Amino acid sequence: MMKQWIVALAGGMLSLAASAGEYNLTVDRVQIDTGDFVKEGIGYNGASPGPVLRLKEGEDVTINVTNNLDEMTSIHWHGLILPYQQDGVPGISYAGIKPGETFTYQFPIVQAGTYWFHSHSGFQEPNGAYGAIVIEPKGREPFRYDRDYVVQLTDKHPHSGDRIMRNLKMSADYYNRQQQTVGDFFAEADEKGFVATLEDRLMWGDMRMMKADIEDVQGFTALINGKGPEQNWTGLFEPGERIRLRFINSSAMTYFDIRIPGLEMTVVQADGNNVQPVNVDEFRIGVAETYDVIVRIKDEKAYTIFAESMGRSGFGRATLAPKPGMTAAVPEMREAPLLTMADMAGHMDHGGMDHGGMDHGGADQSDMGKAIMDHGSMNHGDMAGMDHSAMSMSGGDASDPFYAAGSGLMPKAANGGKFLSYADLKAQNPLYEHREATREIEMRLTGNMERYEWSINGVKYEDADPVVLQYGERVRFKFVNETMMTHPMHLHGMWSILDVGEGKWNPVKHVISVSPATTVYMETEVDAPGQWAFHCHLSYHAASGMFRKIVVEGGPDSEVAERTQKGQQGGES
Ligand SMILES: [Cu+2]
Repeated sequence: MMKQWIVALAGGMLSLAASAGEYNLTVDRVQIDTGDFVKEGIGYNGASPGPVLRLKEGEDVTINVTNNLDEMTSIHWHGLILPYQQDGVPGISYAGIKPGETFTYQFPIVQAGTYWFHSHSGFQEPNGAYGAIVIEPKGREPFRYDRDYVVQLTDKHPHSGDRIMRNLKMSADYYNRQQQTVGDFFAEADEKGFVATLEDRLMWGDMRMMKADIEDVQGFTALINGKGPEQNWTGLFEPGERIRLRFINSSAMTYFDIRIPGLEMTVVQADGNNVQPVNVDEFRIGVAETYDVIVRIKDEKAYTIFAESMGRSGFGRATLAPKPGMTAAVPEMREAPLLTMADMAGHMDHGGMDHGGMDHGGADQSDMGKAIMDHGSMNHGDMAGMDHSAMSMSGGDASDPFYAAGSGLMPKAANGGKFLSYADLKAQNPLYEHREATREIEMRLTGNMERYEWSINGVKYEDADPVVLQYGERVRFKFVNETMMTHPMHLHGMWSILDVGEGKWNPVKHVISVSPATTVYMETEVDAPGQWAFHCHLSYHAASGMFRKIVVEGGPDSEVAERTQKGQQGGES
């Protein structure tokens, strides 16, 4: 009797025990061949991108990382929920990994989906130090597919990260090749009239910005799974199959607009979390975001995966084909968008308008419509004499509330069909109960484009105090983009619940992209003790100051302290 009981107990314990996986990664100098140029870079296990780490939800992983470089390194597991000491940010999580040293990461896998990993040291990530993570869920997935592929994008530049940073500091428009020319001026003058064009140019000149200033760093070759457009990475399929494509944008600086001409894509996951399926013709992927889409291919022919950079300075190309070597037509890139006065509005507000007079606090913060109105209804009186035609509310076109009304960046599907908006994303299974935030923290995304300094609330990382959060609170972050660049904001260690006005169905992400002159809200359940990084994921923005350390006080070990603190909370940060 006793013996049987013990056997049963042991059996039960076995099934309860998490499986454990051990993985080894080496950090190596590698050659990166883009088809346009060959460049020395950094990779994992001898290649860039590194291997796809296929993990299982519920397992405890041990990952041994050996640094074969002659400089410090680190690996950050982007989007993974883990103890802060395992998060891989030198100076915040740990000291980093010295040359020749092996660091052993150990943490439980408590989630499923598509993620990635990359170095958090210097410019090793733009230099090639990144790879993909695919986590198989414990339970069944709410959608069907026959096979899956990682589709990992990057913007490989012939210059090293250090050199790019130096050049940007020397001249912020060093890599901007789409500056408007004198010829453009006369063409525009023909269209709009000389005075209007001149006023427009003087205005922009005065602001020391360029209409074409969408991509700081042009001149890259876009790679998909390490292959340039000519090298054409190809994923094979059998006609009739459903294929899951796990898009990961591992670029240093570049947003991509992605489409597969001839195929509708069903978006099923964003940043690793399942969303209610949305059928789209095209979607924009911010730096460091992931989107999983499912395509069903009936015909025995090839399809092009076409990824145009948002500023149209380059494109990635890959192929889905029933047989190796088959290809499909590669579209022409569309014309480069130009920023409009609407994209400048946040900057104008900051530079020329009375900030105190503006209702940024918003009495009703829970209302997304209000957030959108914040920029839509701004006082444009200060721009008297400006050409407002560029700001016309895009009449019949579907307009995306996550862009300023009239923004030059407003996405449009190439085939006139559906372009994914953040507003379409709804959680499949909410991770958290919905509740009121305990307080709001405003983060104005700021910068001096001329000096190439990027900051939060006008303060660079090196001059900033950490942002202190209390374990157990739910913080509402208000991002106000006062610059003309789009910033993909990434909080480590805790989820970012993007406010799309859907309450508990708001999607849960790890990167929140904030377009020029817009205000976007996200909420965080502060459920991870320790210290974490919070930054713009554009490599050269993060490195020049758009970065914060977050300290979470309290936690499971100090529940009493937390309860007493809770009573005293509320109000502004
Ligand atoms: Cu940024």
